[in-house]
Amino acid sequence: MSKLHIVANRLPYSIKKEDDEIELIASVGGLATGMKSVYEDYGGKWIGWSGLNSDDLEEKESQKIDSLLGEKNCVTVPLSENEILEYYEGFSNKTIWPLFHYFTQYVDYTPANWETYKKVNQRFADKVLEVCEEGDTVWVHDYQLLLVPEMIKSKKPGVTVGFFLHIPFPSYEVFRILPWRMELLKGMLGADLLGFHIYDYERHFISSVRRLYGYEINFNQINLEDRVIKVDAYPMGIDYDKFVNASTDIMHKSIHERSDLHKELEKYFLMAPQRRLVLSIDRLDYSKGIPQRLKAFGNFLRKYPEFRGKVTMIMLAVPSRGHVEEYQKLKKEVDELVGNINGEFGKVNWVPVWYFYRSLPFENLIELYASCDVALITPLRDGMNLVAKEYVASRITGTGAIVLSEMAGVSKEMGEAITINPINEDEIADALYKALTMPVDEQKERMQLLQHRIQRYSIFKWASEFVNDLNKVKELQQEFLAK
Ligand code: GDG
Repeated sequence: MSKLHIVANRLPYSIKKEDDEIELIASVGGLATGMKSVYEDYGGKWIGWSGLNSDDLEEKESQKIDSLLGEKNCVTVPLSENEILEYYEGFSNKTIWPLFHYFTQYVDYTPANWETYKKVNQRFADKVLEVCEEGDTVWVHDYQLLLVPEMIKSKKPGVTVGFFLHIPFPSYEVFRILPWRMELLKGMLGADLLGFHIYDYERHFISSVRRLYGYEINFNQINLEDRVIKVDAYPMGIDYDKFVNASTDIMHKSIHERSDLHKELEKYFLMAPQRRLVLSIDRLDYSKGIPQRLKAFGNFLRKYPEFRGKVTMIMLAVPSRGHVEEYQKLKKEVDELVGNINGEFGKVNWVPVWYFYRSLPFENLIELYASCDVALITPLRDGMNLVAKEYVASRITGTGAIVLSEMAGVSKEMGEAITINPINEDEIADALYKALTMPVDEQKERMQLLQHRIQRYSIFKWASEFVNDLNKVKELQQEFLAK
């Protein structure tokens, strides 16, 4: 039977290394959850990086890690310190990430980073070629590995290759800025099926292919001389039931069983019954529009003074890419803005912004989703944004409202949210007012529609639909070859 293998920058396990003890910790992230259902069913391997610097590992340790991961059907791609710097922090996170999120002013064009990106992509492809046979299927993920599809296809044309991009694909006018635009597109075009979160990214990609390569394109099919490539939109979903169940469990916990955070949240509401909580959760990333959101919240408190003392914003900013200069600057800016708002509006018994700069355990995340009246999700650009879907799934009472950026891929599926332009701080302030004063019946009506939609297109549906389409493309290729 032909197999299906997954290739992603990271493996679905992280490694805990203490003295001589090495432990694997399974990732609970969305991708790991969705892919688990796919690659295990198809008896394939997951090829990726362990997250460790190979320069720091003794040979015996590397062997032990490889063998533990091997037992989980994972194949490690080792990365040295310099490769982490140039391939991962460099070309992936300082070149592609800002460019694809329209932050052209942050793009770094260091040629050495590009050289290492190519070298590391080749190493990933070589590992894939070692484990897969002609007739197998390979599903490659995300912007760190844009060259891998072609590197596989050129060596083993009988392997069916799928590629999914988790971030936006920018418009041609932005993509063309990149000196290595031709090579990146060529790399992606090694795939037989290319998936994007939404139709806009698909359209941008097709437009770049048409303008830079001049290939013939019929709707979502790119016709090459020897094969065809399909391009389509697959909006990634979540493990909906996991959030419903976790939220239900939390609701049923007795006072003694509740976490400290949960008790604090309840205390906050007890202090004054009309109090409200607004939730903000992201990785601390400039694409997420965190400073703009804070300024908009300050604006809201200025414009609607009746809410002072009654609304608190809980802001969870998860540390991310701290070695990259732009992220360090962002951290400073956010710290200052939180301080300014709390300084300007805070009272002895009321803090306007509760700020957590850390990652919280899953249980706390659910408590936040379940307790907050409004989710304020205002990225400047976001491929999808799963937080919005997780909030919807966790609202088992059926209440709650979402203020959502029109720049997030998820906004295409959430017509019932209050959509805003994330640069427009005044519009966000008014949207927040609307969300906080929305009648309960209207909240429930909107939430019910959202819940049905998000439940239907879960992470499992997303993964199986992509794999089904990959299988269809495989048949199409065979017909094409037989002609
Ligand atoms: C990329 C694209 C696209 C957050 N804080 C904590 C925590 N989280 C979890 C959330 C959610 C995930 O992290 C964040 O997912 P997003 O989709 O919002 O954002 P990115 O990390 O930027 O992901 C994005 C995604 O890929 C999938 O394709 O949607 O557009 O940028 O699942 O729950 N989890 C825990 N503690 C936290 O403090 N446990």
